[in-house]
Amino acid sequence: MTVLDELREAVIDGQAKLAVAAATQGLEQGIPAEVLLHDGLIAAMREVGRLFEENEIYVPEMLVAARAMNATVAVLKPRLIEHAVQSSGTVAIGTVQGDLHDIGKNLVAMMLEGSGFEVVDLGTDVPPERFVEAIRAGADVVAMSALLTTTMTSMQDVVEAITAAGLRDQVRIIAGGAPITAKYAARIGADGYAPDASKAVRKVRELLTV
Ligand code: B1M
Repeated sequence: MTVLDELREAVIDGQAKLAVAAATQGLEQGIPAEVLLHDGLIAAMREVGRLFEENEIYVPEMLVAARAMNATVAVLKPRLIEHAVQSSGTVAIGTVQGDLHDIGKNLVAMMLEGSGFEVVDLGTDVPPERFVEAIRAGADVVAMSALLTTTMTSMQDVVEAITAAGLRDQVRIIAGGAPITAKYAARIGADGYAPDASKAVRKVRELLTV
């Protein structure tokens, strides 16, 4: 069994200590942090999703797998981020109202921070008004994450609340998360979409330079 197999198995089983040990060993063996993240952690969460869908595991198992993933991301973090120095703008990020999934959102926040953006993390289950307040407090970009088909519709509420507050032309809006597509983001009036955390950084940079 390779270190990557051990890492995936530990996350799927919700064994945080074993997952951290496998990731540490992987780094020691020279496996890039990006590979451990994508082929280890994210692949494991995909499998967790499949097992849940097939009723082989339930919410508590998903939760412990998420904890194991979070503990391991903390170990990889120093190797994943670029360490930029000057601030390139402020991004207010949150998982939209009704949605508690925060792993993807945290990865996006971490990559943005590592690329020199000031990040205001609004957390999960964020109502539209909190995004509006963040713009009033100086955010240049609003970044919305959603993992559920039932909560992705809240993204439109955020865009509408920002427009109703008369702030739409002061801010760039980006949307992402598993059920989101570029087409959906455009339809709700967002300025951009990104499928993953690194592309989110690229998209935010691009939005702030046009
Ligand atoms: Co939930 N869950 N969950 N869950 N969960 C999914 C999303 C699901 C697909 C599982 C499944 O059925 N296969 C399914 C959604 C189905 C749907 O809507 N079509 C589901 C469900 C149904 C539920 C509940 C309703 C279950 C229940 O209670 N019966 C419930 C809802 C709770 C709520 O939010 N109100 C629920 C609860 C939970 C837990 C709390 C137990 C836990 C979350 C813990 C946590 O986040 N702290 C959980 C988990 C872990 C998952 C799965 C297994 C893994 C999600 C994850 O973290 N993936 C997930 C299955 C799956 O995804 N295959 C599932 C890893 C993460 C890195 O990927 O978040 O997609 P992701 O982020 C990616 C990209 O999407 C992107 O970048 C990241 C990669 O770089 N990205 C952005 C994300 N945000 C972005 C923002 C951007 C740009 C890119 O710009 C702003």
